[in-house]
Amino acid sequence: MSFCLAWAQEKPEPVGPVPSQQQLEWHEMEYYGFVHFNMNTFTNKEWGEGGESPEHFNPTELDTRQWARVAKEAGMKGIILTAKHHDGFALWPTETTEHSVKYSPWKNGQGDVVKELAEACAEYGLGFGVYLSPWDRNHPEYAREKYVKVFHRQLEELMTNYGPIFEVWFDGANGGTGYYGGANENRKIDHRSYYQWDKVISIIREHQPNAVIFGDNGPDVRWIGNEEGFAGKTNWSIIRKEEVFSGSGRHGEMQFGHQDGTHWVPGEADVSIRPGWYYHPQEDNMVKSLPQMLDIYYGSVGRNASLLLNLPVDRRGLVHENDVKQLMKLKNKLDEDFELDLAKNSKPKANKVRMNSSEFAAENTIDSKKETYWTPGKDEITASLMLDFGKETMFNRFLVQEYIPLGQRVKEFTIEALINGNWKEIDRQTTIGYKRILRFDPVKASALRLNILDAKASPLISNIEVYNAPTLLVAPEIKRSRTGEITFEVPDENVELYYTLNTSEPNKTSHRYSGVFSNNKPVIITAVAYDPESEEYSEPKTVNFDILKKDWKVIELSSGKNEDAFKIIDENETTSWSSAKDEKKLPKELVIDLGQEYDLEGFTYYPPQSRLSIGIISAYEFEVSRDNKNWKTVVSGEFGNIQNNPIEQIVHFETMKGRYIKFRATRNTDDSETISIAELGVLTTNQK
Ligand code: FUL
Repeated sequence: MSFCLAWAQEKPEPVGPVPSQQQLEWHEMEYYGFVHFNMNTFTNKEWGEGGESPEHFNPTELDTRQWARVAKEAGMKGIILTAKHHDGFALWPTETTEHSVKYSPWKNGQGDVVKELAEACAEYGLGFGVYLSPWDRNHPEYAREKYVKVFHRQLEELMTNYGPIFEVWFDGANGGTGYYGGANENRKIDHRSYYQWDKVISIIREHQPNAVIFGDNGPDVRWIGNEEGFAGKTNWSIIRKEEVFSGSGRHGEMQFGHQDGTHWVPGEADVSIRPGWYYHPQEDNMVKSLPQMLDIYYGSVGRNASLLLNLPVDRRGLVHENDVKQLMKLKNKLDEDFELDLAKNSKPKANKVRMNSSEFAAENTIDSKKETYWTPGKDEITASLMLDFGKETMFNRFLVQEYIPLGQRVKEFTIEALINGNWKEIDRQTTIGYKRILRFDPVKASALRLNILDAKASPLISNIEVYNAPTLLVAPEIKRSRTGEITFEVPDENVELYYTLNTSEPNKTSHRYSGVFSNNKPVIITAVAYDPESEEYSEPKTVNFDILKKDWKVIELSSGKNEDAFKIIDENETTSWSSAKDEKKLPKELVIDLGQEYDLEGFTYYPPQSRLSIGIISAYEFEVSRDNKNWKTVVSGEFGNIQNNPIEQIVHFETMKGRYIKFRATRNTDDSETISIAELGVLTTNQK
């Protein structure tokens, strides 16, 4: 008895906040899909305003089993569906509003997308989750007491009618302009109190006790603070929850978490496989490249976050072929990267083991059991573990996991390789958490050593894996200057670069890039990198350049002249212009002279890329003129979700001849009266 007691006391104690059972299960999902499919799919928007007619919702070949099959084959563990987005259209026949599939032509109002997907996920063994937007730009009672009841009721419907739910997703975008039953006004709410979050949480806990709840700061899973799909290199699963709520303006901290966090609220990195969250036909050729997706994977799953990868289902109701292709490339590449675990054939040896017990031995890190771990003595916060390969071994990936049921502990660690009898540091990092994967240039070594340099308490390391992933060839970055010089850039110097001046895939017989070349006409360039040694090609990369900006001039700025105005048209998205800091209120506008007349059919706006930027434009009017006197408004509208996803905005309009363009900002995303522009461009029909 006394022996048992002594032994029991020697077990490590939890340190700081620890995960709940449903959080632990969620951690293991690692990679799952988002589906943005709703009214916006049919209206070609990112954010609908709420006044859209249900008549628009009419997929021609909707097949949720295709979504589930694709997700499964891609290696995802679940799917979260936008059951209701900010425009308020419900994908299930809710009893709470007439703004739903029930009033659409699809299946004569008899359909239920939520049900179809829940069933498909069950069939394919995938988790099913729902996104329910608290903000509802359709509902007449939004921002008043009555809507909150509607919102709760909608949640109840989703929690009780569709089987088990693994995650409920609440977006942080809240309040603002909208249709609101025809009122067309701006309605503000207090995000912390308006929705009665306690009630929301209790509805979910009551009906779906195994679900995790996602929100900007949790309660169970937190936003990673960007929509680009990466976590910080330092990433604590704990945060000071009460400080970083939605609207606190502190999302910059979310990618890192807080070392002294008060709650276990791990990060989820969300990102779309295309620039936008919803399907836009003009983005069919903008699906992320394999190297981009791989960076996202290693930047999320590899940094102690889960990856929520969005598939914008198209108007047919299918995951588009181009998206499927990229997803499968990622799957194959990951299978290749993690094919052979070299740690399995090594001899692990630690410099310290708690009580010298086999229960805490170094071997536990390679036994494939998540419930066992290696730990040094009780109060030891530094320790080393060596994997002896017994022979020279090449590797370039290191995967490590902490035993998180007892808290996240490691604050700093290095890995070293034994090369010709000398230890050489190959990486130095901070946190580990549920999972950390390091990528580095291949090293040939007979042993590898993990050194824990600092921790909150004795580290508990449950798993280590080592791989030698095949190198991935990366297509060149293609840039064109204002004056038409075209340059290609690649990370790997030992490759040859080939290109075509159309969208056909280049090969060794195409033009070979040998340095800067000029082209002053609209042009489409497709390029590949080729490795003569392996005889392999990278994925092709296509860039579509319109007319040159050489002769463009910003000739009018409504908010005062500004020496920086050339940055608007310098073909460089990393430089930006902001309007003068004057008292003048929006709208603010500018006029550009294109130097000669063109057939114009659209324009592009690149918002400034810094997260600290102010003056990101969210609503606009665009005018065209042949003589700078007679103007015609060709298009006006909103840039939905531009704050969180500040991608290039591409707007088409009916072809119109013009030499002068006027861009007027009627609203921005903050309270400043500033407008900021990284780049403005036009789309012409002029021959390529
Ligand atoms: C954002 C929303 O506003 C977007 O439209 C999208 O749903 C994304 C996942 O979250 O904040």
